[in-house]
Amino acid sequence: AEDGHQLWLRYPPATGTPDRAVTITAADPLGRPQLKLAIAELKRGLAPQGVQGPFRLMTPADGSWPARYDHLGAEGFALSSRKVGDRIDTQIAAKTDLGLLYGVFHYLRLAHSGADLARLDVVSSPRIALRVLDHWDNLDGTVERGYAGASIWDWWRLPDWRDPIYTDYARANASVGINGAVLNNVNAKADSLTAPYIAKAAALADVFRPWGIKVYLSARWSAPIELGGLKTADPLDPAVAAWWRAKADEIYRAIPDFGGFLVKANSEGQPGPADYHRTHAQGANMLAAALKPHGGVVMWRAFVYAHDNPEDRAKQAYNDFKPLDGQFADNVLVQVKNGAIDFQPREPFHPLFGAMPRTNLMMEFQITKEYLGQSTHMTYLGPLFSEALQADTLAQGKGSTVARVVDGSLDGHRLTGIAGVANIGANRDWSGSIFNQADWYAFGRLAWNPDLSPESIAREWAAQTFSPAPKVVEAVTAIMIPSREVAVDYMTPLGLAHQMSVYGHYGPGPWVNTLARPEWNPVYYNRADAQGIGFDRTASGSKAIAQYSPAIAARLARPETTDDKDLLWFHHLPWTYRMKDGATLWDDLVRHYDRGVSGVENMQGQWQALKPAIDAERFEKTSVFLTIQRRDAQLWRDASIAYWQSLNHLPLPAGSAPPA
Ligand code: GCW
Repeated sequence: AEDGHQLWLRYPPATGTPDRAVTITAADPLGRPQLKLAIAELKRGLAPQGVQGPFRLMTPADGSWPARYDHLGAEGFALSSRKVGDRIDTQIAAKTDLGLLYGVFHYLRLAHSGADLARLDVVSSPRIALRVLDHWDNLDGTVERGYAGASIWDWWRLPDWRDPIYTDYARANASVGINGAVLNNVNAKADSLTAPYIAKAAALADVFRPWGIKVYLSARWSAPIELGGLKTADPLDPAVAAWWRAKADEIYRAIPDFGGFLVKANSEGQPGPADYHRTHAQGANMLAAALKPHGGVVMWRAFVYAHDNPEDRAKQAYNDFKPLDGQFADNVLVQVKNGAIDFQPREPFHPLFGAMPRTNLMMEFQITKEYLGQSTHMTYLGPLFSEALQADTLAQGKGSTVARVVDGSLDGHRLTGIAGVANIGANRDWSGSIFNQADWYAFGRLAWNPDLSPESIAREWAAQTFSPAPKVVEAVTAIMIPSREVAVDYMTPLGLAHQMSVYGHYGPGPWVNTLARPEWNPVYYNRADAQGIGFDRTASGSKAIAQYSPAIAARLARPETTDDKDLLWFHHLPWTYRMKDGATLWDDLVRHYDRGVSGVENMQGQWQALKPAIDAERFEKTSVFLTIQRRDAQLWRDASIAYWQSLNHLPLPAGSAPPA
């Protein structure tokens, strides 16, 4: 079938040579389920390639292990090949069978994106230990901020019925190195910790295990009250700690390799240790102690801001967490969103990165595009993820990138992690659109190696998803790469943020000021009036810039030394402010909106040119979605400009397109 359900693992139809021509040798595949999967996958993916020759899979147990591979970690692999006459000898070596499976997937990635298979020499190990998808899936089958249909977890028929989609899911994740899944929403219901749901989670864990994927659960802080009948959830109360210990023991009896808990506490109305005047560290450590004997971890989210705190929302997580540096147990990771507000089309990197050297800090990205056009807009997230990872915190001088905080190398941490809020649902195409699949793919690849370029990831995804023909790959990549910047232009240019309609975060709403909590209203962020626009976070405003290292703060103190892309995030400026090129801020802002609209028009034209190369179903779906995106981009532009004009009464700059 030409539909999207096969994701990037399409393995086009066989072209002739039967897979019999390949001899796969590996010692003792019996009793090694991961090795069996690796061999099956290799056969499945090789047949269409018509590759011939011996193929050797080896681990140290198989003898003749080369010492030069001793440094490979538990998940790494070495892939090599050479030409012997007209035959190709290929070898994948790994310390474990999981490493072999990852090596096989990498080989197939190369094979299906047009690489020269006769001269391979790849040694690769993941830079980050925990590479996790966070599902915001509710137990009733809905998905918070999900745009790809219902949850794929069929809680009703679990644990008995293990739908084959669970295997497809695990295989797709393994193919890009994802090794963990948090099954339920961080806005958690205590029910997920009851015996029936533990049994359901255990069934999923059984399906995932051979693919190297561990199961985690979001834990509701008040579960000891709701399920245990206790009067309190105070982390320092011995009965509370005992309840969690017993709960952890119960889970590990069902799921011996259970990963641990993800917790959203004291955030957006969720209960937490602060309800008992305890710190996040006290809360996290109590849970960590319950998991510790079993080898589990706590992923404790830093996404906190309080309704009764008048402080700039962008500052609150840092204010709460920075003083706790060094107080978290060694099996706790503090999970920090890439930016300080909330998964905006663009945010400066979160100031906690680099500020908590004695804490395991993990990254949280949002793969589901809550604020980036959801399922219909094409806004490839590779560049967004990469921009955040490559941002330099300057915490220990130049080169102290967020990636090096997250991979542990900057501060010497072993327990490292990265999470992506999944964009997966029961839709035929898994992710709500064909191109949203690329965001899932890119997350996995960057979790394995945060220094990969988003261009190269787009290229390998396009080759596997559509065709390895260079023309197709180049054309698809050319549409994807600028697409995120195009969305920034028509939605929130020049550092604006959170201008989405408050009802669903899809369309524009810069004028909205009706929600009870001020920090949920777009006007809170744009601060626009007759004179100017932007959020002053310098010394004359909220002083948020002081949360960055001094060299960065010095740069952000003045608009002239602030990147245009972050300008209105940090500064409130008059509409007549002169930009670096001499244009006024107003004229420049309008030009960005215009550029956003024409950017989508370009994407439409480029996609139409691909028609002969793409199957009808995927071509048509993407065409229609681009039409929707074009219409929405215009709406974003017109509505935003009209609102700003209602305040500043300025004319459109010469050449700006009037509303269609
Ligand atoms: O992005 C916002 C969303 C909420 C979400 C919250 C969070 C799960 O609008 O839907 O809740 O952040 O990350 O906790």
